[in-house]
Amino acid sequence: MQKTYSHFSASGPLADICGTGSLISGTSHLSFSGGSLVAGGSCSFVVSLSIPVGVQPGTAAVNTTSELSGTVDGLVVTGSSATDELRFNFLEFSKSFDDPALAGGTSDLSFTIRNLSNSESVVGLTFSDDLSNVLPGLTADGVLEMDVCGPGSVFGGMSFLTLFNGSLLPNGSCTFSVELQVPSSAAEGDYENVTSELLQYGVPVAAPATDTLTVYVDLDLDDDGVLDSVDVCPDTWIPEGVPTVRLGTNRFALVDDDLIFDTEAPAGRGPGGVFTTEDTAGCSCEQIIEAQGLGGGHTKFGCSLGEMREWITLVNSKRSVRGTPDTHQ
Ligand SMILES: [Ca+2]
Ligand SMILES: [Ca+2]
Ligand SMILES: [Ca+2]
Repeated sequence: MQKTYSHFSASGPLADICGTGSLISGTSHLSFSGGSLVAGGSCSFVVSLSIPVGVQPGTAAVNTTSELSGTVDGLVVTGSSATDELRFNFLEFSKSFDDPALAGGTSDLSFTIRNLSNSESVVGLTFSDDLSNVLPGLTADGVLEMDVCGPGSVFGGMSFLTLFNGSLLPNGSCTFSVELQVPSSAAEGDYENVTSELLQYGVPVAAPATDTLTVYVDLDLDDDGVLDSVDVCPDTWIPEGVPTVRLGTNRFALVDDDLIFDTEAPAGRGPGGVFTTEDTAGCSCEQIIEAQGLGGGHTKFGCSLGEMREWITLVNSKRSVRGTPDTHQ
């Protein structure tokens, strides 16, 4: 038996691999000789090959041996040649979390599989992803989606996601995603998620895909009803230190211990307003005075209607510039 390789090299000769006196030798041209088998016997052996640098991903190297020859009871016998295909990085497998994610919120997890071969289709792809290993309670909705990666493919699960029967055309790729519920009990931190290998009919064809899910926990540390991620003013005190004299008409301050600004309504049908800590992005009158550099009258009698409205317009414009407050500071 003889194996011929054009670009690969094997390590040194191996002796007695198929009966005493048998030998496989050579580097780029492998020769096997001296093998013997008892009746009904078989042998198998492994030769490690070095793969040259620079093999293009998606390359398929077909390797065919010579015919096998030998003798049985002095008669010459032959066996047909052996052949197999060696594939290099045919498939690229990756995953990505949409994060940071809020504990108690959701995160989209997407997977991408690419076929790097110009000429060959790939069928029979499977993988699994155990979400409970990432973070207990991290789950999808369990709905199975069809045809996400080739016709007849199936993807889904709850805490254990699986893809079955994936297929790709030459140079094809598929991306599919699932919305995950992040448990509200999750602690802040980074959670690594490693899938199984990508398998083709049970044989690994790509390394596991990995990504890290970053979870943050949104608290209301100053207990003013506004979560830290959107609270413009930390360390808000309720009740606050203003007014220092008395609450004026159409003046606003957090005088009692709820989250609604207190005021003296104007007599008759004058303009008025109702404001909460949510409206002021978690800032008290005292903090608005400091941030805006307002005069002493506001400290003595509470924040005026005009200043309250101006502040709310200001923080709302910052909110819209920042977009949805979904990023952790
Ligand atoms: Ca707060
Ligand atoms: Ca109040
Ligand atoms: Ca605050």
